[in-house]
Amino acid sequence: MSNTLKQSLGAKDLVTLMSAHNPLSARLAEEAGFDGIWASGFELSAAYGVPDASLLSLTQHLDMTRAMIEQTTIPMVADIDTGYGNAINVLHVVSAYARAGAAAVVMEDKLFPKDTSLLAGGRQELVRIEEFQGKIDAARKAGREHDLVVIARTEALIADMGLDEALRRGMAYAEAGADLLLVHSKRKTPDEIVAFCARWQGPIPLTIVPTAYPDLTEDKARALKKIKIMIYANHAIRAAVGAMRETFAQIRRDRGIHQVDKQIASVEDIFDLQRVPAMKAAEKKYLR
Ligand code: SPV
Ligand code: MG
Repeated sequence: MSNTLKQSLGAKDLVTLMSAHNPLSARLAEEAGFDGIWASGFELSAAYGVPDASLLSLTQHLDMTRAMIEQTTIPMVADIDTGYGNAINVLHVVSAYARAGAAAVVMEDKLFPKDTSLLAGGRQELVRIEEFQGKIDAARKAGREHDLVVIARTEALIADMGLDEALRRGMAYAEAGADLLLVHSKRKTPDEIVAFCARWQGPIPLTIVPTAYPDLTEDKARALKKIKIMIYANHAIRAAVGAMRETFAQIRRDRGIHQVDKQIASVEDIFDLQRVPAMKAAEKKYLR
C-alpha cells in the first residue's frame, strides 16, 4: 500500500501538519492546505475536558483518529503518546493504527502514564534507551505491512536532561530504525532546537513542535536544513476555545444572537462541511 506521507516527505522540503480533535477540525485543516493532520493527544484530551496525562483510553483516541481518517484525504499522523505501555502494548497499538489507515505514528520515550510536555513542573520521567529501542522495533514490525512511518520522539529536553542526552537518545532511536526523530522543547525561544539541529548528525530527519517557541517559522525551520516535519500541535483547539468564548460572551452581553449571527460561520457553511450537497446528489440518484 502506498503511504501518502512518504510521498510528501519525498517531494517537499518541509511537511506541515495541523492538529485536529474531531473530523470537522480535520476537514478544516485539509481545507486550509496543510500537508497532513496531527491526531493530537493533547487536543483530544482537552476536547474531553481532561488533562493530557494518559487518561484517555486507546479506544477513545483510535476511534477519533479513524473517524478523522474517514472524513479527510490527507495523511494522518497519530500521536500514540508512550504506546500505552511496553513493547508488547506497542505491537498491538501500532498495528491497530496502521489498520485504521494512519500514515505515521509518533511515540515518545516517556514512562506510562505520562504527563503533558509543556506543563510547568510536570512529571517528566523517561524510559531506558534500550527499552525504547525495543518499542521502536516493535512499532516498525507492527506497521511494516502498511508501510507506516515511525516517528520516535525524545522528551530529553522537556525533562531537562540536556542536549547531549537528547542527541544520544536521538542517535539510539535512529539506530533502532525510526524513520524520523521528533525532538520536543519547552524553551520560549528557538535557541535549544537551533542548537540541536546544528549538532544533529544522525541519519534521519527531524520533526519539531514549535508551540513554545512560535518565532520559529517554516522559512526558519527550512534554513536549519535538518527539519522535515513541522507540527502545529494545538492550534485547532486553542482557536476553537477563543472563538467560542468570544461568541458566548457577546450573546450574554447582547441578550440575543442578533449581533453574532453575521460574525460566525453560517448554517449553510456547516451544511457544506457536513457534505450535505453530496447527500442531496445521492438522494437524486438513489431515492426512487
Ligand atoms: C500533542 O499535541 O498531544 C503533543 C504535543 O504531543 S505537546 O502537547 O506539546 O506535547
Ligand atoms: Mg501528545
